[in-house]
Amino acid sequence: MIQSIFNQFEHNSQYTSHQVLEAGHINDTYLIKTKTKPFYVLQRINHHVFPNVPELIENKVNTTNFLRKKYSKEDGSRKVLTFISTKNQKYFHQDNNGYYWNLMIYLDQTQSFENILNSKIAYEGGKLFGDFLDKTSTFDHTKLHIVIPKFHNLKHRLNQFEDAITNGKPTRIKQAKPWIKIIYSEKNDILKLQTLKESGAIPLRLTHNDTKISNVLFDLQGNGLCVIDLDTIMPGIIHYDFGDAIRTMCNTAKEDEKDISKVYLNLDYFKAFVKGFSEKTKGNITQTEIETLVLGAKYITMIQGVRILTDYLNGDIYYKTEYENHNLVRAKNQLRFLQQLNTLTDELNEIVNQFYRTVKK
Ligand code: GN1
Ligand code: MG
Repeated sequence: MIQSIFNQFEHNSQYTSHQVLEAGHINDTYLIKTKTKPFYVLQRINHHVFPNVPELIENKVNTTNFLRKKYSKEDGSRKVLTFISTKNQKYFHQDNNGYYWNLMIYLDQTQSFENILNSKIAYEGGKLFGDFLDKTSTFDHTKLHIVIPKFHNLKHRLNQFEDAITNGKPTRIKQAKPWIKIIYSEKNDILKLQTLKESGAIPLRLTHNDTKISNVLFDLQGNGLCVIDLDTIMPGIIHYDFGDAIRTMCNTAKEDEKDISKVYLNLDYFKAFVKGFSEKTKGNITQTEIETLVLGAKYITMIQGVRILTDYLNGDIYYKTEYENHNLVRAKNQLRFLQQLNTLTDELNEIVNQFYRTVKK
């Protein structure tokens, strides 16, 4: 089946084999091996999560075409994803079961991480996500489709959370009580970012919206190469991308580490990330944005905790899970990281201010 789907796309390659790539909690992803390189990445998009897949793919193709023009031809093929069209000149194939597929060129000689290994990787990650935002800052975000309405809207996510507390699984609600409490006690401070956004004090721009560490490809020397997983590109605020990167790059533990006492915010990684991010975004960021970046990290960490815990209470209907309490483990991890952000707020703000002061000179 995979082979015949692969052959719906316009390429001259001969399929030899495929393997499942463990990539993400939503879609199904396969590496397609061919007789001669390139290899490809074939992806089945989850249309329960993404209601309009053709629009999602249009966002990805338009963004990558826009980005590629900012590079030389050679760099453009390694630093930006390349989507392949079907023989019908569309960028997606819909199979007989109604599933949507898209195909990209596989970037070889690359590596990705679930956890940061050293500050150099954090610095490279900061530069890469900063550069992505900088290079797309002139993209007209009003031309983007909203692939998941209210995706990073905390008020909306809290409403869904409250529904789950009312209608979810009673044993799970009981089990999650301490974590539900943390969400209630922290939410008002964090909602201030949404109020600022809604007042127009923070500009909208093209954002990636899923800037977790595993969505960066590094070359074999550890240099940041390419931002991947472009499914959630939509208009947003810089905080979303800064925040999700900090949430995953500065956490000393994996997103689903069971022992939450291992969850710490590594300040060296934070500094290194902000250094790289500020170098690339300095020309394109307002004072209000700088002053609220740390709040952005809390906002995204909170929203992830809320979404994951909501799914846990609802019986694991959204995220792929591998064992009974997987979502609870993930949610605890997020809320513990939020506590770390709270404890270190002053230091983190000082670091952000310092780097932007330095780069602004
Ligand atoms: C989901 O599927 P994946 O891993 O790329 C989720 C993100 C979360 C992430 C948490 C569409 O992304 O919002 O940050 O899991 N994507 C969607 O790891 O909900
Ligand atoms: Mg994703």
